[in-house]
Amino acid sequence: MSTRFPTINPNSPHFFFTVFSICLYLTPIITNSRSIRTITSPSHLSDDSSTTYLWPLPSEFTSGNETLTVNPNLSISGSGNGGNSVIVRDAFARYKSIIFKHVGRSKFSDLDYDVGKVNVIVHSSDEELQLGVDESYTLLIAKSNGLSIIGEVTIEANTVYGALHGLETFSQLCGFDYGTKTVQIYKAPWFIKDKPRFAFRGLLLDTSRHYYPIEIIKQIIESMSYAKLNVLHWHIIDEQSFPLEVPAYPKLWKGAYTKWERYTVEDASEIVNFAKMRGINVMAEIDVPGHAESWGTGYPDLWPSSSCREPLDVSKNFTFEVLSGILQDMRDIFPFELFHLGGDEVNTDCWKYTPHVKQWLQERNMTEKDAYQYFVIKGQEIAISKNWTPVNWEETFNTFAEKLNPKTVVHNWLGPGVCPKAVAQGFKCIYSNQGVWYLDHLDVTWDGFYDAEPLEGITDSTEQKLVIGGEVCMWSETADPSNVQQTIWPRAAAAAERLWTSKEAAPISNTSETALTRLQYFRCLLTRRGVQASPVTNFYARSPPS
Ligand code: CP6
Repeated sequence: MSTRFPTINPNSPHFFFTVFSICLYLTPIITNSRSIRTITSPSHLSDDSSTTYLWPLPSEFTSGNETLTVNPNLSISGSGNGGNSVIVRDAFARYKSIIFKHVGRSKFSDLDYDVGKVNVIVHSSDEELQLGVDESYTLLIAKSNGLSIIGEVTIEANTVYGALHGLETFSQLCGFDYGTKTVQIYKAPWFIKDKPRFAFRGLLLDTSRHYYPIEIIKQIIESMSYAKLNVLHWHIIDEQSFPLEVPAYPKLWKGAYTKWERYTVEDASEIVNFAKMRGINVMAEIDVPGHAESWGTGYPDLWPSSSCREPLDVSKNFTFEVLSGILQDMRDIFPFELFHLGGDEVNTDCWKYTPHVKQWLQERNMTEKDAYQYFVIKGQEIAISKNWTPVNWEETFNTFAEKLNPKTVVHNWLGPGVCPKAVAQGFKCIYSNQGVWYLDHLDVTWDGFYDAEPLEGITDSTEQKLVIGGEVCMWSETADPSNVQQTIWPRAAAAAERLWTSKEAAPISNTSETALTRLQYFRCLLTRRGVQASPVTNFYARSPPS
C-alpha cells in the first residue's frame, strides 16, 4: 500500500488555513461524489479481491496486491504513432476527464503519486480503420522500480485502435477513492495482453422508426467504445422515414418525418468521423427492395402503384438509377468496406397484382421470387462496382444462396441456424439471432445475451473463421432518445464480452459468479460516465455472489 499523502502538522501556523482551504476546495466534490455514489453503487459490491472489475475481460492478465495513486496531472508520452496521433491524444484527453471527473486540481506534489505518466507506443502509422484491423494491445501498470521516480503505465499496440482499447482498460482500472478523494489503481502490478475474439462486434441502430439527433448517436457511439464494440450498423432508412440527404436525388429526404428530423451529408460524415476517433466503423444499410416505402414520398415512381408501395418497383430502370445514385453519394461518406443491402422480409404479393409489373414479369418469364433475386443481385452488383463488400440479411441466402456473390456476408437474424449453413458454403457470416441478441426483445435478460454463441453448430476451424462476429440489434419501433440507452445497456455489454473475450476466459453460463459481479460493476461505470444504463435486471432471479 502506498498512500504517501502529505500529513498536515497541526502545530503549524498554517494548519487552520490549509484545512480551511482544502475543505472549501473539496466541498463541491464531496457533495457531488456522494450523490453519484448513492445512485450508482450496488450495495452488494464488496472489495472482493478475487474479482477483476474489467468488462469485457481481457484474454490474458495477471495482477498483484499493491495500490497505486494516480496523479490528476497525468501526462502522456509516446513513441511511434502513439506520440503524435490525434486519435491517441484525443482519446487520452477524454479518458483523463473520465478518470478524474471527481478530483480537483492536485494540491500535492507530483512526487506524492505513484503514477504520473502513460507511455503509449504504437508501431504502425497506418490509421486506416477496416474490418480485421489489429486491435491487440498490452498494458503494463507497475510501480517505479527505483530507477525512475514515477510509476510506469505502458500501452503498446500495433495500431492506434489497439492503443484506444488499452486506454479504455486503463481507465477501468482507475477507481475513485472516496476516502482520500484520489484516483487509485488496485491490485497492481498489472500485466494485460489482450485482443478481440471476433473482428466484427456490432450494434444496429434504426433511425427510420424513430429519429435520433446526432448528439444522441454520438453518445451511443461513445458508450460502445467503453464495451469495445467496433461497428455501428446504421439502419438509416426503412418504410417509415427517409432521414438522409442524398444530393443526387434531393427529393428523397422528403420522406423524413419533418425537415428537422434529417441528416445532412455533413451530419453523416461527422458521425463517421466521431466513430473513427473511437475505433468504430460505421456500416450503412440501405434495405431493399422491402422496407423502402419512404423512398416514394419524394419519387412516387419508385412505388409499383399508390396502393402498392412496397417492395420498390422492380420493373423500372429508374429504381436502379436511384439505388445507384444513393450508393454513389454514400461512397463518399462511408469508407467502411462492408455495405448492408438488407433484403429481408420481402413480400412480393403486390408485384403480382400490379398490372405493369405483372406484365414485366410475364415478358421475362419470371416469378416474383425470381424478381426478388434479380433485385438483390442487381443491388449487390452496384455495391461491388463501388468497391463495397455486400452484406445481406439471411433471407437472401435462404432463398437463392447459389446466386449470391461469393463475397457476400450473410447476416443472421431468424434463429440460430443460418451461420452453420452459410459458412459451410464458404460465405462469411454475422450472428444476430433474434432470440438472444435483439435488444427490442425486452424479455431477454442479460444472461440470455451472455450465453449466446456465434459459433453454435460450427465445429470446423476453417468454417469458424468465416463467422466474422456478431451484432446486437436496437430496432426502434418502441425506442427513441428517451429510452434507447436504457434499452441497449447493460445487455449489449453482455454480448460485447461474448464477442471480445475468448471462450476460455469468459465461459458460457459463468453468469451467476464473476460475470454477474463484473457486469454490475460495468453498469455502474456506464452510469458514472453519464450513460443511462438500466439496472442488471434479473439479479434477483439468479443467486447473487455470496
Ligand atoms: N426492420 C427490418 C425490422 C426487423 C427486420 N428488418 C425486425 C423483424 C423482427 C423483429 C425485430 C425486427 N423491424 N428492416 C428484420 C431483420 Cl422481432
